[in-house]
Amino acid sequence: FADRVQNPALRTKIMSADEAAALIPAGANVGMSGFTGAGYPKAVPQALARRIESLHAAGEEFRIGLWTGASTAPELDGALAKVHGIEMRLPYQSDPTCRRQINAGEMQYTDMHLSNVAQFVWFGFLGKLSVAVVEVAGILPDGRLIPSSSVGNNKTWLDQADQIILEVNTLQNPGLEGMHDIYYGTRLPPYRQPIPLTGPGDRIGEPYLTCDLDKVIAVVPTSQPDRNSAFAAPDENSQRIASHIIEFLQQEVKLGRLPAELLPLQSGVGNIANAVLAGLNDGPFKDLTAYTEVLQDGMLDMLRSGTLAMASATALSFSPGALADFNQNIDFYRERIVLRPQEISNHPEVVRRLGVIAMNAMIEADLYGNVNSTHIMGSSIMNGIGGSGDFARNAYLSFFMTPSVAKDGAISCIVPMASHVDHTEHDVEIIVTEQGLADLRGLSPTQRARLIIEKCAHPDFRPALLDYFERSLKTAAGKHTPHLLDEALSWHSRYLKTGDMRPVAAVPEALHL
Ligand code: 0RQ
Repeated sequence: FADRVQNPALRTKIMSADEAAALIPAGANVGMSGFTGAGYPKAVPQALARRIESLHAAGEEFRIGLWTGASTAPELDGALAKVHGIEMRLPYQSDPTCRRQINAGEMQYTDMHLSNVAQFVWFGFLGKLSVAVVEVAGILPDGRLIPSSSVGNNKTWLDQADQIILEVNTLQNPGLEGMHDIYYGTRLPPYRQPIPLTGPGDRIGEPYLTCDLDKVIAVVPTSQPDRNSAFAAPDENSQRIASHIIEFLQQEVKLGRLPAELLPLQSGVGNIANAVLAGLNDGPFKDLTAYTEVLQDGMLDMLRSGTLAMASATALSFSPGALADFNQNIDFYRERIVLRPQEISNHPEVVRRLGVIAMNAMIEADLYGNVNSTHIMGSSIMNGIGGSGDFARNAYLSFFMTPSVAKDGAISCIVPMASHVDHTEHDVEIIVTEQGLADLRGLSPTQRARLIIEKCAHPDFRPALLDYFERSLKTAAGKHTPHLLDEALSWHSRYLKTGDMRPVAAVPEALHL
């Protein structure tokens, strides 16, 4: 451990996770590291959860505001939620206990565009950040910090918090040193300058995080792995979605609307995104680049095969197998991966300048191309918008993808009206399901509706969607975006009542409730 903490002043602050957790005051806003299950503190949050549990048992109130980069893991979100220790959570989570408490009204959750978080803290919009708890891979003699497997909002947490707790994780590969690019040139309006990044591989900052060493109140050793969830092998639907996208991209190259090596790719998280990357890896493209937020297994395979020349991200999120490969070949990957703060990896200005091709999963889309990425049946949060909005609105091409049905066919992912909207029709260019791809560019709402029904809807729901659309067109007051307002969300309310969006007569008798 001593060789990971080379600064003499910080060595004097080494203590146990329990001692460090005792320094966090009740009611504090705490900025923790962590993005998509990578680079989050492991020991301190679990120690804090133990402390909260015993305080609650003694009848004392203790909750914190918990801010992170994005999702973390059971040792952080899970542990703190289980002891009811989180008053307010932002900006993104995917933890089952958090989700349950948020949907039960027991935890406040502010779902934010990931690129906005750092600047909102600097603007003072979110209140005071009291404590930063940040995982690092090591500390240099002069106190500079070697970032861990994600960068997220760590720069802002370290700059803005009154007090800092550093978790030094000896399990993180020391070879991460040099992979990061921390940009210290951000300013507040009206003094902002252009972000000087014109290629996805540009390095515009420094490989290290810095902080005021006097603010560091604890240095805690850890040796626990990141979440490292495995991916499912691509299923048939994901493969079909991938092949529609690849065919479309090839066509765009032929038409001269994309260069042969495409434009930088952004890919969301999850199994479909990973399948699309696997499809691209087997496809005809070479020398691709990525400007994305999460680098998952699919991109590692593409880097190894040479399909992908380089990738920029803010976090590494690997299965155990991919992590082993990454650790063994870290010198190869360091030449090809740049990890940046999420305000830069997701920066609207940079996404627009580079012409990123954004590919994100969704929960549902409506006939007119409005997309719901976050809510089940209008009111229950799934995860959050994450970076999908940062990319979708500013991308060169913005894809949203989903299987055409969910829950064994009981739910159509193409609906008359989206029960919640994260991405409006104005930010959604291409919708893809296993059924097909609808290219919505330049189309009016009614043109879009016909195409989405024809190309993307499942055959079980296509006639009902067409029927809704035709009747809307006949009877709605306005013919621009026609809706039957009394019926628009009836598919969702039917599902909530019967467990199936299809009218009862259409459901096999065995499934009648
Ligand atoms: O539920 O697991 O209970 O069966 O939703 O669906 O098909 O497994 O897809 O894991 O890729 O998640 C949009 C949620 C998709 C995710 C979303 C049910 C379905 C299943 C998951 P079960 P799948 P995925 C970069 C970009 C927002 C953030 C983002 C997400 C579960 O991709 O959170 O894009 N995106 N970030 O059964 C009811 C429907 C449904 C439905 C699916 N229409 N109605 N349930 N499900 N469609 C990353 C970051 O920003 C960090």
